Amino acid sequence: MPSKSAVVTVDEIRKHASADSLWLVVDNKVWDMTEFAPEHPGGTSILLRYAGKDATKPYNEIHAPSLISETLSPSKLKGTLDQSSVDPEWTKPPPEETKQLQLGKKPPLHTLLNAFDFERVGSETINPKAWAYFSSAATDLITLDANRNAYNRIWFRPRVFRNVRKCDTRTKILGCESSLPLMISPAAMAKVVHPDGEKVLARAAASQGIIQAISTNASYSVTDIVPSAPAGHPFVFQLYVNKDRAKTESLLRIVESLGVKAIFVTVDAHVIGKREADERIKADDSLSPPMSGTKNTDDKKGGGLARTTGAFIDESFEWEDLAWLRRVTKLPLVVKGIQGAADAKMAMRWGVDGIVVSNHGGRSLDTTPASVLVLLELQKNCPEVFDKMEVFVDGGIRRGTDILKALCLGARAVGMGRTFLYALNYGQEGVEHFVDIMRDELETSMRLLGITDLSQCHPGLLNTGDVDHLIPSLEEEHPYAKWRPKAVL
Ligand code: 173
Repeated sequence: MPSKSAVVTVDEIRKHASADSLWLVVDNKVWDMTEFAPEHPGGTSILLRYAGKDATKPYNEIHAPSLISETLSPSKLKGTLDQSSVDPEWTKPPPEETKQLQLGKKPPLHTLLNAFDFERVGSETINPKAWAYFSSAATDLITLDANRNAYNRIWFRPRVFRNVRKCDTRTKILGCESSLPLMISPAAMAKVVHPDGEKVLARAAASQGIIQAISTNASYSVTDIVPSAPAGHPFVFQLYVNKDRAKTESLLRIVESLGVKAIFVTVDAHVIGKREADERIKADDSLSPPMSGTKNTDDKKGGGLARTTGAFIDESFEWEDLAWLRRVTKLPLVVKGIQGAADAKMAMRWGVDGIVVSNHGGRSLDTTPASVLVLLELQKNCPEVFDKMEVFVDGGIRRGTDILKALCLGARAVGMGRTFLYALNYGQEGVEHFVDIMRDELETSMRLLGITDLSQCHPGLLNTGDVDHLIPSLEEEHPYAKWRPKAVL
């Protein structure tokens, strides 16, 4: 064994290039860092990168020369580098850490602390076509960004000196218990992120006590997804109405027979938005859409997954068709995709059970308003809708503070879509970890705001002054509008 007076050869040093035995050379001294590595304030991975090598340059860029000998006990000094043993191969710096993580090489789950971390890892490790499909949004991404940014322009008005030892995040969504005011928004094709796709989301939702909205375009059939969770766990079903209405009717029979609790009929993506990042990448065979009855055509417009698979959606579906939908299902109906007060009032008049204020995550019509601003529009123009229907909101939510703001503006619960897909990249454990993060962020925010129960949320806990001037006052229909409802309600 080399001792501190020993001269240590490169061949010996090379043998200690792992976490089990980790030696580094700094200023010609050979140090055993094995025990110290887990405590290194800059992390273990940088030490591992230089394990068995000369780390003088990166060490000196950051640390004072004396630090190492002050920090490590003298017993960790293995000796002095034998200069005569140095070979060109050994002096080569370790390969540059590539910006792009290798596909499939994900950092440990516990190192991910927030929704943005899941997004970043997703961007580096999810199959590029799948990433393009999920992350993309319509044209110039104005609404995508606005959804997010609007939350940052709304401020809290915290109350202090309150007993916030206990905090309860539970709520009821359409009569179903939910441990959080957070739903998994419906998304197509989850299988392109994880082989078990929506089935994994279902298991995680059940173990976390939250509700998953299953998409008409899910990669697995609803008959496979629902039984993935323990019997009785509530689900809702997102419906795209088929041009062939008989197909929708039989689908609804199946959905009802599975005990699904509500139908979220989507009205903002009957025509698929122009999502250029998705169009630019051609789907390879491994990613041909998993939904039955669809085929992946790369036409001259590009390879956008939803556009090439969404041709079945009925663009002629209109308000009056809600009467048909009411006839063919007795389940509670929620209209998903409301983008203004006038349509929120229409939905209320049609007597639906709820609405989702949504612009499809910025994926449909670009430059539609940020969804949280639409909540504000509803508060200003038709606050009665919050009493008559359950109002949900999605788009741009990344933080517990965002959830809390949406709830203060009257939302019963929020939906998150993309981040759940990015969490699915880590399987069930990833999704559960992500829900834990959101729960923790929400609880912390509630307590710091001075509330302990979601029923204590109200608009007075917010200052919306930065955005109030953006909110329109609406008459029912603009006098110039040619469209009039066929049926007067
Ligand atoms: O947002 C979407 O991608 C979407 O809703 C959709 C629509 C049709 C087919 C697949 C996905």
